[in-house]
Amino acid sequence: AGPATAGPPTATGGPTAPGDVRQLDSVIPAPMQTTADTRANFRLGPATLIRTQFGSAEARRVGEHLAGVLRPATGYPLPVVPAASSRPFGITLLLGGADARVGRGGYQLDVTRSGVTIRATSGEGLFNGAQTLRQLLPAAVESSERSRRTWTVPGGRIVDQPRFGYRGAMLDLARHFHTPTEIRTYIDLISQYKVNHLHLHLSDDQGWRIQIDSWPRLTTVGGGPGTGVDGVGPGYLTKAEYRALNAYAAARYVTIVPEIDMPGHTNAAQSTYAELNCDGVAVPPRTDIAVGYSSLCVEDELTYTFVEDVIRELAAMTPGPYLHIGGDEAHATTDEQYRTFMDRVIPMVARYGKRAFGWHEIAKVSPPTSVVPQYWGTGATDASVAAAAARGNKVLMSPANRTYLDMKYDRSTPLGLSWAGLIEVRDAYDWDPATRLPGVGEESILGVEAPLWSETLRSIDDIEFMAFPRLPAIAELGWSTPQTHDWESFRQRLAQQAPRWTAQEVNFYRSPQVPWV
Ligand code: TNX
Repeated sequence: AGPATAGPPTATGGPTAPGDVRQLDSVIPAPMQTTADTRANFRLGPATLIRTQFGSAEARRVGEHLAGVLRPATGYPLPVVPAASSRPFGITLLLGGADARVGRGGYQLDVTRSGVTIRATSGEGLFNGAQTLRQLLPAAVESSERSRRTWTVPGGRIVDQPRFGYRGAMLDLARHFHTPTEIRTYIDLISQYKVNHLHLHLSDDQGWRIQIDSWPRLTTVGGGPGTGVDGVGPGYLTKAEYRALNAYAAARYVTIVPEIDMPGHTNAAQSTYAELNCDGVAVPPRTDIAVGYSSLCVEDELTYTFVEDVIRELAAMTPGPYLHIGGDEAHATTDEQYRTFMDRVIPMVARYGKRAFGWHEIAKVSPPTSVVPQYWGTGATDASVAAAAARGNKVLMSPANRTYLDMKYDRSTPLGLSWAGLIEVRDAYDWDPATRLPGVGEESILGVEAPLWSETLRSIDDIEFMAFPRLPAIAELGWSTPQTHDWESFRQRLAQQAPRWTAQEVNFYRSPQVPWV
């Protein structure tokens, strides 16, 4: 798809038409409060400055990031300079002075004829405001090619605040490896929608994808040639690559959540190291997509040496506060073995300074309240997750029949699986995380995450096709207040994203449920 720098005017005013002005409330995720003032539009020009909070390196970094987004298409120099006064001219990013409702991740954005001012209490809030500003400019601003046209921001005020602190996406590097370049592209795409966590599924039966120095063959063999589904998804992240990805993500206010799945989903490790098997014999490598057959040897001390080595090295290279230990589909392990294993491993995560996440089966061991069960079920109720919430655990919501981006949209979708059902855009959007599970209400929810499993996905084009447009739906559930929740409004706003994705060369699914422009 080529970049869209101009296009025919349409009935709605034509988001790519020359001179078009976007609507202040046509943003995803929906802002908490918008007050339009159509006499107060601001026009970017060749002399526009990006002025950032005097003395704040963080505000300056957000300003540089915004300039990097706006320069290619506008062709304007957009120098980033310290804001010596709060006189509104150009684009100004300020720490402080925002409406009290913005909290930590939120922002206030004011557009008058002389400029745009974003105010927040943190760099994260400024970054989120900058993402809104991007969407308020014509779609062509997302193109890497310059277009000569007017760049107008609609006048008025937005006061915005996130509903949940954790908005997540997950990529499965194990079934097919995805390269650092692909992961960076995904970080760019998700962060536009204020998704602030990227969970990386780094190990599974078909492959091991993160360098661990104390067990070096995990990557060279477990992630080496012939690994991945059908043997065509080899590869792994070196420690240096992983660290660089964390830094890239952090610059976009995205926290990486690394996952090592255990005690099940461990065939790659157990086919690489014979001593990780109870009988001391290495299992054969597997490249099929069956689940639930593998398990680390729960009764063997060496298992805990291995797990501690992995957790120690992974924690040391991870700046974020979380470490995910999997725990799903441990069907080759008895309930008692599962408990024995988790009772040993959960405290290890804390010992290396991290907060443990686990798939929701972990709730069955009544883990400490710091542990976050990630709900991936499809049922109407879950007694052990509700009991964990009652004890004080926060829950991450990823119900598979709503949030799994690897489910097909409809029967004709060429990629994906369908075990949790078909998920059209409306299915992904039209539910409420706080009423999904009895006993797991608003105050028990850490946030919402959209996992993307890679059994059928190889390229970034495949990833984009499954994520767009459902990822923005999940992003809105995580960010926007339930008062703004409205399918009709959402599908109209989603339609307006299409020319942006075209300009960014994103491969997206043209759902028949959306009135694409
Ligand atoms: C279930 S969801 C799994 C994964 C598969 C996925 C495919 C979960 C915690 N486990 O092992 O990749 O389904 O949709």
